[in-house]
Amino acid sequence: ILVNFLPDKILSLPLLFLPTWSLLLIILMPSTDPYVKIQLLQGGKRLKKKKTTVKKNTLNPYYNESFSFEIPLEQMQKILVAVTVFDYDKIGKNDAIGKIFVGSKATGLGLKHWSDMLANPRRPIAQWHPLQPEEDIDGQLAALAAKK
Ligand SMILES: [Ca+2]
Repeated sequence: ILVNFLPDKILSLPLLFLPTWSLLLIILMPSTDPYVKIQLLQGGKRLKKKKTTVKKNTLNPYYNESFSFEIPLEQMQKILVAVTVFDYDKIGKNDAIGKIFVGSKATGLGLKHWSDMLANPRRPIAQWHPLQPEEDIDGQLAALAAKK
């Protein structure tokens, strides 16, 4: 899996000018340490989950890692693959940077990528996906699961 992304977060820096005081602001920027979680979903259930290693302090991570899932052919129409990029943090919860999903129930690029893969057996098919906010994708996944 090859992942590259642009930061979607902007740090707002509060500035304050006090003429009679000298002010030193030290801003500690938390480093971005991305890793990727891959989940196999069906009907709202998580079937399998795999994770890449964490790449330290980079916004251009490259993962030379591959994961394989065995999926029975008849299940291929029902399966969704969700891919989430997280920022690893030693302290507290790891923040999701963005998420996408592919599958025959996806739309747009998520569907195109899946169809291209099925149409080209034994050939790796690469596709760039713009990362979406995690809550947007989770909303779409929940709607799909409810539809059955
Ligand atoms: Ca971090």
